[in-house]
Amino acid sequence: MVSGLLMVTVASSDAYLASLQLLIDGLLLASSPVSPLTAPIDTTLRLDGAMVVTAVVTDLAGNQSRCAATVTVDNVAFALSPRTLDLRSRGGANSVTARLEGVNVALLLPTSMQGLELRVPGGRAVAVTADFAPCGDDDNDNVPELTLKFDRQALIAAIRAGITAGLIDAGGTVKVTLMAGGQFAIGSDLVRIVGS
Ligand SMILES: [Ca+2]
Ligand SMILES: [Ca+2]
Repeated sequence: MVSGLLMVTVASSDAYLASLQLLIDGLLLASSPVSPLTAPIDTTLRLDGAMVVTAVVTDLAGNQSRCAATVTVDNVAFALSPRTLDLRSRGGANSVTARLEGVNVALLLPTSMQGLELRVPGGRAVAVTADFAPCGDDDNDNVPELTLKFDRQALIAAIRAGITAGLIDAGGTVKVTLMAGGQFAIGSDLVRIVGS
């Protein structure tokens, strides 16, 4: 897991080096005709989740070799409430709360535009119920928070589908993941299931 500002160094011992390139998620971040290449990556400029860092070495004959690594960016903490979910609960819209906290949590505003949804194994995605904003700082630690609400019955239905599919243990816990835009895993939390 990585957060904040990263310094990445790419080096090659190729005597016929033409260029070194550093790509983030396939996009060129920096290049250099000499080795080593060191470049900063500010992970707070992007949402949490998998980030692919690729080094490309090109020699004077035009031969390329590349090496890629996937790291998980984590600048935003995620916690779900309630932590114990009774499948017989009648709670409806806005009765599941996600608390997000991180220096760059404002990247998720406006929340209605980010494709925010909860996912559980084997269940349908549960979309955020409305536009929640702006950020606050309830615990006064200078790191802003954002609160999202989800429909409890939709989450229960997703968990029941996962149980039926054999992917969720009805007597155990389920990993609930908050995704943004279908590709950024903002965070996961474990919820205990009762009442199935
Ligand atoms: Ca805070
Ligand atoms: Ca996170």
